[in-house]
Amino acid sequence: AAGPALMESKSKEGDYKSVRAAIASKLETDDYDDGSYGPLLVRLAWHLSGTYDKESKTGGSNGATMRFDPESGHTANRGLGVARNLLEPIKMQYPWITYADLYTLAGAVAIEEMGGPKIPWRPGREDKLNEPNPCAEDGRLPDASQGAEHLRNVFYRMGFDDRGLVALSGAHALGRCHMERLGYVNPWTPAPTQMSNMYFTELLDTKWTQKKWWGPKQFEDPSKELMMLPTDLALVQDKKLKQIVVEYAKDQDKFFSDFAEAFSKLLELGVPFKE
Ligand code: CCH
Repeated sequence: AAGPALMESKSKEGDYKSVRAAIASKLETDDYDDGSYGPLLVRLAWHLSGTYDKESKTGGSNGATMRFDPESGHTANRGLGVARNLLEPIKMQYPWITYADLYTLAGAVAIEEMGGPKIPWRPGREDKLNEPNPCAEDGRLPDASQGAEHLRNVFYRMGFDDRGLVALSGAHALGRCHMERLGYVNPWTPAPTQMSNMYFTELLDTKWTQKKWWGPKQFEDPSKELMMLPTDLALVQDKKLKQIVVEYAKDQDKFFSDFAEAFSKLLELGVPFKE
């Protein structure tokens, strides 16, 4: 028979505080990258949500369609199986939470736990079944080899403006690129498990040169330890976007409040909340 400890661990439906604590307890690790799964969980929440198209009202976090083929196998989503597997025991422990709510909440909790702003988050996402296949077509997430026009096309399609585009891009303060996933290497900042405005200060203050190698076009700093993607440098090559980069580089509080608003909105795109 189940002992008292197991009985106690059964949570009440709607107890999101316990789910938050369970997510937070998974972040620190010796097994992944820079000692935290946080950046990977932020990327999971972003890729779950960033497929949204405001015209057709398709894509987005509702449905958690990334669990299914073909979306699970889309090139842009390489490596995110690790994040979904990490969260699976939490889904087992709290079966009343939907995958779509769990994956988005994990991104919000990760930002908060890594020293970022409080991310307004509410439940209400449903999980779709795989019949008929609910996934949006491949190619909706941004392509790192492109420039400002492509970024605007993608972020405007979701319903963001230039400020939302630049604010969200600041998440690249976190985490790193993995050669075995998309061919790129290295982190953007020297503190990849700490949310900060350092992505913007690095963009402006560092001399970025094209890396000479056989891999895809990327840029490196003089130490060769940090990197920028072509899409990252597009933010300082475009005059209007650069103004916003400068603003966030000077004012981390302003970045944090704009990021919290934009990330919260991202996680809610296309979600049919019952008022
Ligand atoms: Fe990103 N991102 N991202 N990104 N991203 C990658 C990793 C992270 C682009 C490309 C890449 C956002 C926007 C963009 C994170 C959050 C956000 C990687 C490396 C590429 C390539 C993947 C790998 O190798 O593991 C492009 C292009 C765009 C254009 O807009 C936005 C927006 C967000 C969140 C709000 C995070 C976090 C990571 C690190 C993941 C990790 O495992 O460390």
